[in-house]
Amino acid sequence: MSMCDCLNNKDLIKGQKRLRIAIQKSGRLTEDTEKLFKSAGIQFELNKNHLLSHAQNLPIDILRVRDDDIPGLVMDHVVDWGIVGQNVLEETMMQRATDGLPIAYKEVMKLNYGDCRLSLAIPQEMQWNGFECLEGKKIATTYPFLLKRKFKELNINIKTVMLTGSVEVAPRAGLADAICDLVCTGATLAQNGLKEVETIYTSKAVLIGRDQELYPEKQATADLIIPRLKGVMAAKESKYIMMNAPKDKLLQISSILPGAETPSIIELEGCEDRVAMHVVSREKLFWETMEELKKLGATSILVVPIEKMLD
Ligand code: PRT
Ligand code: ZN
Repeated sequence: MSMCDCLNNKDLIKGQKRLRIAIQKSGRLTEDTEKLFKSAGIQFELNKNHLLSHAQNLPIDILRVRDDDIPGLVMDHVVDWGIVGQNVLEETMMQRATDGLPIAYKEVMKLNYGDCRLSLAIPQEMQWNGFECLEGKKIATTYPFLLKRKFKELNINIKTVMLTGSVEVAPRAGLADAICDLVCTGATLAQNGLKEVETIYTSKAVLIGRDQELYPEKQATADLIIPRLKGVMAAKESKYIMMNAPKDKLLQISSILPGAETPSIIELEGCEDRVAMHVVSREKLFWETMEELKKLGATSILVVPIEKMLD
C-alpha cells in the first residue's frame, strides 16, 4: 500500500467519525449560526478564511461555503448536515429536480433565525390590482423557480429576469417592471422607490441532514447535539420569573403567564398572606403582562434571562 493510500484511508475513517456540517461562510445566517453552535458548547475557531474548521472539543467539522451550495452538499452526501434558508433549499430543490440531480434530505430541525419573506414589489407609482396586473410583465428575481411556481398556480404568464444581486434596482434600471425579492424590514424596497404588494413564500433558517443513516459515531454526536441546539433555542424564548404574590391570587397570576410551567411557591418568613413565586415561562414576557401581574398584587417582579435549558 502506498503512502497516498494510507492517507486516504485515514481521511476516510476520520470522515466516518466526525459529523460534517456546512454553514454559510459570510452572510446573514453566519453570526446566528456561530452563536447557536457556541451556545451549544461546540468550540471552533472563527477564522473566516478557513474553509474547514475542526471543533476542538467534539468530533464535528464545520465547512464554510456560500449558502447556495449547502442544499447540494447535503443532497450529494458531501456533508452530513447543513444550515440554510428554506427559500434557498426550496429553490435549489426545484433547480436540481429540473437538472435530474438527487433532491432527498431530512429536516433535522427548524431554527429560530433567518426569518424573511419572498415578496413581489412594484414601483410606488404603479397601481396594484392583484396578481393579474403582472400578466405579460417582466419580473426580476434571484428565485425564478419559486416565482414561476406561484404564477403557474395562478395561471398568469410572466417573464422572469434572473439577477443574482441588486434585484431592487431592476425596475429603475429599466430591466424589469417588478421584482420578487427577499424582504426583512422593507427598508431596501422603500429606499428604491418600491412597494411590497404580495408575499409568495415565507422562510426561516433550517437544519437539514442527508437522507441516509449516519455512521454510529456520527449518529452519537448528532444525538448529543440535537437536544443542546433545541435547548439553546428554547432558552432564548424563555424567562425565569420571580415575584412576591398574594396567596389568594396565585391561580389568576399563573393563568396570565404565557407558556408557564407549574410554579414553585416559597413561604415568606413572617408573612401569612403572601408567598414568593418562581416560574419558567416558555414565551416572551411583555410589559403589559407585568403590569397585569402588578394589578393582581404582585410585587418585586423580576424577569431573568435563561442561558441554557435541557428537558
Ligand atoms: O454569499 P452567499 O451566497 O452565501 O450569501 P447571499 O448574499 O446569497 O445571502 P444572504 O447572506 O444575503 O442571505 C442568506 C439567507 O438569509 C437568505 O437566503 C435568507 O434565507 C435569509 N435572510 C433573512 C435574508 C434576509 N433576511 C434579507 N433581508 N436574505 C437576504 N435579505 C436581503 C434581501 O435580499 C434584500 O436585499 O436583505 C435586503 C432586504 O432587507 P430589508 O431588511 O431592507 O427588507
Ligand atoms: Zn447566496
